[in-house]
Amino acid sequence: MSLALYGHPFSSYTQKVLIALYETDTPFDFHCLEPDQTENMAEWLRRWPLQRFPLLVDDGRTVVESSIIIEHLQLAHPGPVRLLPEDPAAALDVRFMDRFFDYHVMDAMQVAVDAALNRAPVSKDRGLEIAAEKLERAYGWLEGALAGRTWAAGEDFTMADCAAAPSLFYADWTHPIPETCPTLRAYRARLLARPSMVRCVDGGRPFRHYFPLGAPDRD
Ligand SMILES: N[C@@H](CCC(=O)N[C@@H](CS)C(=O)NCC(=O)O)C(=O)O
Repeated sequence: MSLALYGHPFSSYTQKVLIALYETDTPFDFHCLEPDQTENMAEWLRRWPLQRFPLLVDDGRTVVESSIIIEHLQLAHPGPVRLLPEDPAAALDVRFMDRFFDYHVMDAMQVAVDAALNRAPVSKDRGLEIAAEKLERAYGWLEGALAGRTWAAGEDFTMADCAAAPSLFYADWTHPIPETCPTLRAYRARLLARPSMVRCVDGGRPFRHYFPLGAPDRD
């Protein structure tokens, strides 16, 4: 088996896949997409001209989209730890929560990041305002949905938690989870204490100056 992951240690979607690889103890080579790593950059762009990462190469085959990569790992390299339950209805719940974190947390946070990077047709302040509105709605819904659960979809750590960890990590930097959401705050703290996420946070630490809104002095 030869697995190569192209991505960046500070990238939320790269971290989502890294968490899955660490949780399942799957060996892989990491190819960092820093601009000065020209070979890695060229190979990534050759394989995926849409210019998004992470990208997995499995024995020569290109796999993209973080959720698809995690699903692929489960199918092609199953191990004792499952990130998608065997039961189809339970797996659907996991996929729904995974979509929720990507669309309603990661995308919401990205509005502010894109505005700060001048990649959106709104000012930095307006970007932050829009992100805050969207995140407030997402936080409020999650506060109810997570009640009584240890992890996003129940008692087992799944693909949904792989998505939740980096999205809530950066979303809270963008618009802090309010004290009126104690369940969500506790869930984020649980995610940040998980060894797979600790490795990701530490891996991204040297790149915190990349965060265009200014990384807070915590976490
Ligand atoms: N839906 C994609 C999103 C991937 C994505 O947006 N990745 C970011 C890094 S976290 C990226 O490629 N950014 C490059 C850019 O925006 O130019 C996935 O789940 O993999």
